[in-house]
Amino acid sequence: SLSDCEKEAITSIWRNVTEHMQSHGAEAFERTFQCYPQTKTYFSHFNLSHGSNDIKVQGTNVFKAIDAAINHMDNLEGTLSQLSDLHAFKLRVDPGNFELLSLCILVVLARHYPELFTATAHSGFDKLLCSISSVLTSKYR
Ligand code: ZNH
Repeated sequence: SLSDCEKEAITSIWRNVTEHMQSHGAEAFERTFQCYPQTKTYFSHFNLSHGSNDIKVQGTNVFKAIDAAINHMDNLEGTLSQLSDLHAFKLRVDPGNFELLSLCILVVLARHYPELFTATAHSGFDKLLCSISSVLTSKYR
């Protein structure tokens, strides 16, 4: 689980991210689609061209969910319970894709906050995104 130092490093980066949820979220998805084109199959109904509104909305939604998770780090299951149902029963996203998106989110954070993205921040976000992913895929069967 997260150490106090990791929690602090996460919140000091996230304070800045909250002002850029749409652009950072869209960048994370654009990187995911470009690096791992197989992830595009879940978004066949989307306009996936650079800067599309669909990608901005999706990026914002995902970053808002991460924001909620960061504000309730001690109760991820409860906080993400509805989203967990959605991903498990309706979207049925293969769990491997969560790792790919998480990697791209780490790249976005490292790129925009190079000074704040210490090894402690890196390990903190890695653990956090891993926990979020495991909650979102916990109801699969
Ligand atoms: Zn997801 C959706 C979150 C991952 C796919 N998502 C979604 C939403 C949210 C989310 C919030 C919205 C919902 C509503 O509307 O209600 N996700 C999330 C998170 C994560 C994720 C937090 C991690 C971290 N997803 C993911 C992945 C994938 C996905 C990895 C694949 C690849 N999602 C998805 C889809 C959708 C979603 C497909 C739907 C879209 C539309 O709109 O249609």
